[in-house]
Amino acid sequence: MSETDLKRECAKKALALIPDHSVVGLGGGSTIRHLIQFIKEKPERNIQVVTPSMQTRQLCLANGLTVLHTEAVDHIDLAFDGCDQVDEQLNALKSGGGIHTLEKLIATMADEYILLVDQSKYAPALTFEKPVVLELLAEAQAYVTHQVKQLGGRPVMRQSEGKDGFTISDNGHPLMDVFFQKVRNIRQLNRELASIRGVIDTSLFVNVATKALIAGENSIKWLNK
Ligand code: ABF
Repeated sequence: MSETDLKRECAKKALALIPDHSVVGLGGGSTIRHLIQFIKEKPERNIQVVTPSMQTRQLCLANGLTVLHTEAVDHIDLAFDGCDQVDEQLNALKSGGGIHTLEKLIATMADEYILLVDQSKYAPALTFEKPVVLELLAEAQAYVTHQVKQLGGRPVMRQSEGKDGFTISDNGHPLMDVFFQKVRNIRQLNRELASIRGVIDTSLFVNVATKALIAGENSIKWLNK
């Protein structure tokens, strides 16, 4: 099966887990886009959405789904999201849209936060080929840069293609991609990064995901805590 087919299979399995008349959290990425299409095909199930992603919000609205305002939601039964890599401890690295701060809020509100991935995203331990993304206060840029280097990271402020100036997150803060050669202790690294004054949140999801659905060539398997 192609990567797209695997993601569709994951999304189909996720749909089956969503109770009728429920509020579901949806993150970002292509697998979530498949899930939105499947939810659209079942309007009678009255599934409402809350999402950290402007792109997901727009796609849901364009497909006639009801999207609730996050600020009015204090609990979610089930939330789904994509990621760039997940390991056997359910640590996940998410580096795409820089919306990890709100993704973690949605995940915290949810009883279950389930990552939907194809087999290429699973590794026994995170390999950090992609950067850890930090959302930070603009005023803290130089300070955070210095502190990140002390931790062995290579910080690169995210620039917008073709535009001058830095990429700004949906929350209006700059984003910093931090590349690491080798990480011995993921929990400790995340704690150290998150505790740097001026860092709003990191795109390392440690102790956040409760399950992962991994679509392989011939089967879909669960990864549980
Ligand atoms: C998003 O999901 C980002 O964290 C990540 O880049 C993206 C990857 O998901 P997919 O493989 O489904 O496109 O939440």
